[in-house]
Amino acid sequence: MEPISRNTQLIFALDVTDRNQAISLSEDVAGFADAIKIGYPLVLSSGLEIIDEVCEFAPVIADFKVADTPNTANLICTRAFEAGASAVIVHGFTGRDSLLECIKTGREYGGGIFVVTEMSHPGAVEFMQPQAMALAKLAVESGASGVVAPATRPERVKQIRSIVGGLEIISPGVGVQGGSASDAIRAGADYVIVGRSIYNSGNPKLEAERFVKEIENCR
Ligand code: OMP
Repeated sequence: MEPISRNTQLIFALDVTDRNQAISLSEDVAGFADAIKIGYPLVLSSGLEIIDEVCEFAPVIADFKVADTPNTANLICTRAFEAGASAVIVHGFTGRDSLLECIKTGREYGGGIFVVTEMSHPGAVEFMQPQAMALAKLAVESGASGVVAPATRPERVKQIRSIVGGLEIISPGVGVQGGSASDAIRAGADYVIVGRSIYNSGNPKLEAERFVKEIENCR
């Protein structure tokens, strides 16, 4: 598994459900994205092997938003790392024991664990927002590699940065969800996650390049 290294600061969310389209999009954005994030839509339609296939183009983050008991969380993370993922996204609200188990599994495979703090969609203010800082603190205390924080609310990215210190922040919600890549980076995100604005555009390669330039210009 290839480690994720900070270069373009763009993570491409590959949420399509057709294997051939996924491969062709990965080919298009390879070179512009530091990682490609794959979640349930693609894995459930193309099988877990798609992780290994996409690894040829960029390190893969398995977005399984793991939220289970420690044993089941471990089983899920193990499958993701064995399939070739460089990191797995997990929830922290299930508690310290489940999160620690994911992080232990990550260490065994030399992979990273990103913990969701506050999600980017409007409904996240209902239950997640009140717990976001506690979840960020738990991520630090548990030894996670980073957290997920909302580009749709750059002020929250800034607050979460003040809690997580040197942990990495990956930030979704850019483009279709209304967030701006440069605002998220300026607020303290290490990477922005972009899906539909790239893969639904007429020219995914050009759009990925445009995001990379936008990020470069705000450094
Ligand atoms: P677009 O909205 O198409 O750019 O895709 C965003 C991607 O980030 C999707 O894969 C979402 O599932 C994911 N995501 C969020 O949009 N918001 C979050 O709070 C967390 C995630 C995530 O964990 O990646």
